[in-house]
Amino acid sequence: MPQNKSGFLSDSMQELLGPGVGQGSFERMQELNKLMSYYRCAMMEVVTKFNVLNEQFSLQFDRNPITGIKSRLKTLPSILEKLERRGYPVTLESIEENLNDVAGVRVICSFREDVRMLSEALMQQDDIILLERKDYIRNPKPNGYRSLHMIVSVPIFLAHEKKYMRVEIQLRTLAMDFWATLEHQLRYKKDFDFAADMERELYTCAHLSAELDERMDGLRQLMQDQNEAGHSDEKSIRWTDQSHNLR
Ligand code: 0O2
Repeated sequence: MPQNKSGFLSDSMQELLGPGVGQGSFERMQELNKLMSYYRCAMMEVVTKFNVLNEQFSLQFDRNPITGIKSRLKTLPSILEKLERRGYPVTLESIEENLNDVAGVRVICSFREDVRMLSEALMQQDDIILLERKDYIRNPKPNGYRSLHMIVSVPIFLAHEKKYMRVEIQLRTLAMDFWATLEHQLRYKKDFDFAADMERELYTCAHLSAELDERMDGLRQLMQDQNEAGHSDEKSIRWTDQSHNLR
């Protein structure tokens, strides 16, 4: 629970739970725990959906399109900080109404083609509602950041009700993740200012990672083509053999 250094609840936490430690704030605390557990369930639903897709695609293509899935729930201090920064009311209703990224799932793919394939396959599922899509792969951010972001609404099935919860999904390749992870580490280093030449260097690295993705995609395509040609050779060999037997 966010507390200031003297051990008291922070102002925003008091706003959310009400002052003091009375019955009212205890009930709101329980409501908050319930809300966070709904987000956790929604996150698990999305992770399961991607695991199922990975299983299916790995049978189909004989390789795993997903190399890793990470999920996280936003911490309470960071939820409160975002509500305040954006000028939203600090209430439980406001969290659900105004924040899209309380539950986040990041899917790391082998190739760019896998990002496209997985996002399309997910969107074909009839229980998922797409609320927002930002394609930073087609249109990278000015600093070079690339990823496909989607905000979806996913149903969770509780004992007596079905409830839709929002989840932020980020799909990216290994190369995009490598860049984003290191950029995040460097950017959030305390007491350090990013000089313009360092921004440029990071942008160059982003460009290199995009080129790496492109070349790896080329290799993947080449192998797929050869594989398919191999299969059609096999078919024609079988056909020749059979026709030979017929004669
Ligand atoms: P964390 O801890 O990763 O969640 P919003 O989502 O409403 O806050 P915005 O700007 O519309 O605001 O979101 P956007 O552009 O979809 O990006 C949100 C998340 O994408 C960030 O979450 C990062 O995870 C990631 N991201 C976006 N831009 C960058 C970037 O330049 N570098 C890196 N490394 N990651 C980026 P949070 O909330 O920052 O943090």
